[in-house]
Amino acid sequence: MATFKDFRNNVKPNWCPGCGDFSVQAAIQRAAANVGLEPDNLAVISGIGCSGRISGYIKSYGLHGIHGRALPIAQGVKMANRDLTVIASGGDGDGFAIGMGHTVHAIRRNIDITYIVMDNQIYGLTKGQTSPRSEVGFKTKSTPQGSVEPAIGVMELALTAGATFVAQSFSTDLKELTSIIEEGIKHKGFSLINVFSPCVTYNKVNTYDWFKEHLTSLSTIEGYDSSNRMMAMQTLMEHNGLVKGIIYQDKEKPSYQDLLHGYSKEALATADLSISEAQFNELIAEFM
Ligand SMILES: Cc1ncc(C[n+]2csc(CCOP(=O)(O)OP(=O)(O)O)c2C)c(N)n1
Ligand code: SF4
Repeated sequence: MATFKDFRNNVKPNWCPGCGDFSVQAAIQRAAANVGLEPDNLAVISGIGCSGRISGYIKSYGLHGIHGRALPIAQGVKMANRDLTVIASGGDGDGFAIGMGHTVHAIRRNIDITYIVMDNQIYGLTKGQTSPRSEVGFKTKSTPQGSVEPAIGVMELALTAGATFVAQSFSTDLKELTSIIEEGIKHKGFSLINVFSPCVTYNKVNTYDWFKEHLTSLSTIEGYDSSNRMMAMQTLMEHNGLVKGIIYQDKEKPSYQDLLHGYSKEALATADLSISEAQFNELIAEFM
């Protein structure tokens, strides 16, 4: 059985010392081992950003795609090989700016992949511009007088888009983050895990200390019930989205794969997938 060390390769991350993404990488490797995966059962598909480099630092199948497109690629991989566990990953810019359309549709589709966002509330790779997760007043070289746009409430948005697994964590809480990723992998459907992962180089506001001071753990809220969507929404609104833990999970809703005709192993075993040359040419002609 594989241990987390089996998910290590010999590529040295070139993240800045102290970057939150190191812990996210470690948590993915631990979670993959803890749920019993082997490196060749896993595909990690990432977008572009400092965080997007993560697929190159994990020993598994992987693809470092293009900016904002981790999810379309990951969904294609999952559809093509149902036996792979597929993790998509990237930054808040990748998933909640340029890639937001894909994020919302992957959520509502409930396709069985785990999406881990490293949310540092800034664009790190391009040297520190405001992201859709930056708060009003946030000063960067792209908003020198302070951002006037409110930050997008991604957890709330996911709930309204029909998400079946919504969680948030903090990169320093390795144990909690690992266990949330395990639950996300085991969840049959789309799991969105937003991880506050500080950028120590460009974000001097949302630091490790800032998150420690502002995050509320759901485990400290008496009677919190992660199967109650209304409670999840209300709690997020009461805490300005700054909570950590599994916020909401619906274990009943079928995944995209469950609903798709012909996708099950049984259906595929008897399906005739052959195509004649004439049929192929006819198909191609439609796109010419
Ligand atoms: C289509 C396209 N647009 C813009 C860029 C430039 N670009 C690369 S990464 C990035 C944002 C990085 O921020 P984020 O996704 O939050 O990741 P981080 O670097 O903070 O981990 C941008 C705008 C690009 N590579 N491709
Ligand atoms: S610039 Fe920020 S996000 Fe990028 S590696 Fe450095 S600390 Fe991490």
